[in-house]
Amino acid sequence: MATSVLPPDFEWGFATAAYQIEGAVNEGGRGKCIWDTFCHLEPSRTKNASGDIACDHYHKFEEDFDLLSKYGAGAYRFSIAWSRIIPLGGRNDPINEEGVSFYNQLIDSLLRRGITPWVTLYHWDLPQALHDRYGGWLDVQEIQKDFERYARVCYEKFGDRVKNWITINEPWIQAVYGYATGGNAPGRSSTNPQCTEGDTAKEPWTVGKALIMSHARAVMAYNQDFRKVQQGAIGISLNGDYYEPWDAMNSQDAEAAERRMEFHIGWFANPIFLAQDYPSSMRKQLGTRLPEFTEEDFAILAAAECDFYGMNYYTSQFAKHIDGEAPDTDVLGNVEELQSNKDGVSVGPESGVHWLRSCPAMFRKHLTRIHRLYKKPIYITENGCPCPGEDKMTKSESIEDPFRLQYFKDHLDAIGKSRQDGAVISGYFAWSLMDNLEWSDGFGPRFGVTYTDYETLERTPKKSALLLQQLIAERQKPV
Ligand code: LGS
Repeated sequence: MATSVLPPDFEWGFATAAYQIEGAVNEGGRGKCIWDTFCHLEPSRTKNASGDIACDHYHKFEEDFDLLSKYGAGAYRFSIAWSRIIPLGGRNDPINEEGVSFYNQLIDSLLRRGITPWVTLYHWDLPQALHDRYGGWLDVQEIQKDFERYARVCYEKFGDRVKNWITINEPWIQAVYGYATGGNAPGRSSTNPQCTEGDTAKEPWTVGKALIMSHARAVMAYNQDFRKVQQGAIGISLNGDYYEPWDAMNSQDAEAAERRMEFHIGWFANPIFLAQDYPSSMRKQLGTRLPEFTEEDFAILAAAECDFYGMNYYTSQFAKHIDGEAPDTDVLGNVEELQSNKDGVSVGPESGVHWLRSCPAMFRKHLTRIHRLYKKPIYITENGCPCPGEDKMTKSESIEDPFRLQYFKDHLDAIGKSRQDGAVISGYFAWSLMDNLEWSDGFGPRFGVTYTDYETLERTPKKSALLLQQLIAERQKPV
């Protein structure tokens, strides 16, 4: 029987996140989030940029959804700003109906266009009030109760129409960039000279547990009280990044590559998808700095079975073993990361940001590994890149984006091959619908399939936006 590399019901579309596009930070009763504070405290840390206006999506969402229709998208992934729904964040704090009504409008507008909403509950914008009240993600017990209540409010208000939920986006980045390197909000670190607060040896691991348990509480609530009536699906989006040994013949490097992925992915995926403890390599290196799961925690993890594995994938690297004991501030598993291997072979061509090289062959291996370990249907919830030099281009140069188009093609081919290897991959979201605030990198890197003019806020489709539909359709034809 002739088969296609992608199934006919393959879900595909574009992704965004609230703080990166919405703007209107002081409108509609929204409370402050940790990124508002981070961007304004020391503006040079975000290249003098902030989400105050961003793409002004708050006022322009109809126009943005016209683009989605024009691009033929079947689905759209966006995040809800917690502090628009509950400005002070906590379980006893009031709900802001204006915020609820804003997201109702988004959801209804998508559905009118036949576009399926995929909603992320948390994309790094913690209500500032919770950070001030008890340290936010640093208080494992308090935050999970507040996150559960916020999730419940979202299911109650939107779950009649939203059938696809992502609890948390990339907990690794929240824990490590927020509390180890200090490069993201709330900017805590004891190794970064720009930070005056933080304990890199401990905080990322505490925050990691808080994120895992908050996710689990939100899924358990869905499973127990909403699933039957709402009949939706729920999962989490974890960081991608695959590692191969720097020296393929060296068993220590092979172990380093595996360990690096355990510190990056297994840290979250083992408790979340297997209801198991952290990988043993983490316990070995971190000892008592890595918090334990109690019996009660394991019961919650077991009751929090999710439906899919959300994978954000951008790039891969080589891992080189480091001799000797890791310093207390190490978060990578005592591994050196390199973009070329021992023989000088690069992981792939460089995009518009130094850390991102296109390496679809390693993506294929990554998909196959994740399928083998966690056995859930995989949705690629982010994948994309800026083109080389795009940050310096004019609009007319930027909208010709052959590098991005090739990147999409190659990564869709890798998905097809990994499906043939046996992995179940059910959807793909390109990052991002439009150029937007790239967090601490400001407005420099342009990941969008739509060019955003930050002066006029005019949007202009890039070529890859218009061709993605075709790329998917070609792979859905029986061969
Ligand atoms: O815009 C973000 C994209 C772009 O690149 C999105 O909000 C995130 O969910 C996601 O993290 N995104 C992303 N990730 C790659 C992070 C790798 C950083 C490596 C830096 C090495 C120096």
